[in-house]
Amino acid sequence: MAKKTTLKEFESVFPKLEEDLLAWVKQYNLPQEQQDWYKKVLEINTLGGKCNRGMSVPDSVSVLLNKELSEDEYFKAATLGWMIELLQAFFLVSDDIMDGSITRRGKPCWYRQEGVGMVAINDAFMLESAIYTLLKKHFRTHPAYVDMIELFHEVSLQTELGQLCDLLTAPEDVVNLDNFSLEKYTFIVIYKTAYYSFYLPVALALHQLNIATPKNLKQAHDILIPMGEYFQVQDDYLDNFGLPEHIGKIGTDIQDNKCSWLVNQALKLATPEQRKTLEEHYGKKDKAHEAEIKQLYDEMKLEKLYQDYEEKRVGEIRQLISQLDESEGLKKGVFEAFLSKIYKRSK
Ligand code: DMA
Ligand code: MG
Ligand code: MG
Ligand code: MG
Repeated sequence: MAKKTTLKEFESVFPKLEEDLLAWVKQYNLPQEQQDWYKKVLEINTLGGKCNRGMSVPDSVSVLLNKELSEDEYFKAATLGWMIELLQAFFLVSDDIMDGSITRRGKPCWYRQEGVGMVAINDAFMLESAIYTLLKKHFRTHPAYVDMIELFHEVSLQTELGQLCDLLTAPEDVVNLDNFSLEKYTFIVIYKTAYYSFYLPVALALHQLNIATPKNLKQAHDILIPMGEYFQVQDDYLDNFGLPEHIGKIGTDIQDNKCSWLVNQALKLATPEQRKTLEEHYGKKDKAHEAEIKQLYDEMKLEKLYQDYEEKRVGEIRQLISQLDESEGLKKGVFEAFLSKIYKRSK
C-alpha cells in the first residue's frame, strides 16, 4: 500500500541537501560571510511553506509503486521534491519583487528583510542554480538525468513566459480593462503556475521510476494542466477573499492591476454602472480605490460564483482522472491524491 509522506518526514531530508549545497560552494573558496548568507537564503526562502509541490514527488512515487518507499527511494523522491521547492523559492523571491508584495509565509518578503533589498535578485539566481547542483550530485548516473535537466529547463521557461504575460498584462501606469480576457487569463495561469506546480512533480516521479513514456507524460499533462489552472483560480480568489493571517500573504492583485480570475468574472457580468466602478478604481495603488473594488466584488457575489466554479471544475477533473489508461504504469491514485490536497483549500 502507498503511504502519504508527512511534512516532518519531508523536511527531515532538507539538512542533508543543504549540507551538499554548502559543501559545493565551499570548493570555490567562497568567504565565510557569503557562505553564511547562502545558508540563510536557502533556509529562509525554501523552508516554511506547505511543500505541497515537493511532497507530491514521494507521494506519487509511492502510489506508482503501490508500497511504502525504502529509505533510498524516499530520499531520491524527496530530493527531487526539494528541487521543486527550490524552483518555487526562486520564482517567489522574484515574483514578490515584481508584484511589490509585502509578506510571504507570514513574514516580510525576502527583498524587504533587513540588509537584503535588491541582493535578492542574485539570491533568486542562486536558488535556481541549487537545483542543478543537487541534480548533478544525486542523479548524475540516473538513466533519466538528461531528461530531468531538460524538464527543469523547459518548465522554468514556461513559467517565465507566464510571468511575462502576467506582468505585461498589468502595467503600473495604464489601466485598460480591454486588455483582459479569459483567453489571456488561461494562458497566464497555465504557464505561470500549472507546469511547475502540477506537471513537474508527477513528471519527475515518472522519470525517477523510468516510466516517463510519451503516453504517460501526455496523459499526466492533460489532467495536471487543468488541475493547475483550477489551483491558480483558487490563488486569485484567496488574494481577495482569503485572510492574510491565514494565507500568510497580503493580496496585491487589485492594486497591481492584475488580470485575475475575479476581475475577469466581474467584467463578464458587470452592468454599465459596475463597469464604470471598475474603470475608476481598478489598478490604482491606493487602499481607498481597492476598497471600492472589494465592495463591488461582494455586491456581485463573486464568492458564490467561485464556489460554483470550484464544484464544476473539480467534477470535470474527476471525470478526466476516471478515463486514465493505466497500461503503461501510470495510476489514477496519483491524481486523486494531488486533487485531494487542493480541493476547497483555504490557504
Ligand atoms: C504566482 O503568481 C506565480 C509564480 C510563478 C510565483 P502570483 O503572483 O499570483 O503568486 P502569489 O499570489 O503567491 O504572489
Ligand atoms: Mg505575486
Ligand atoms: Mg505574480
Ligand atoms: Mg496570487
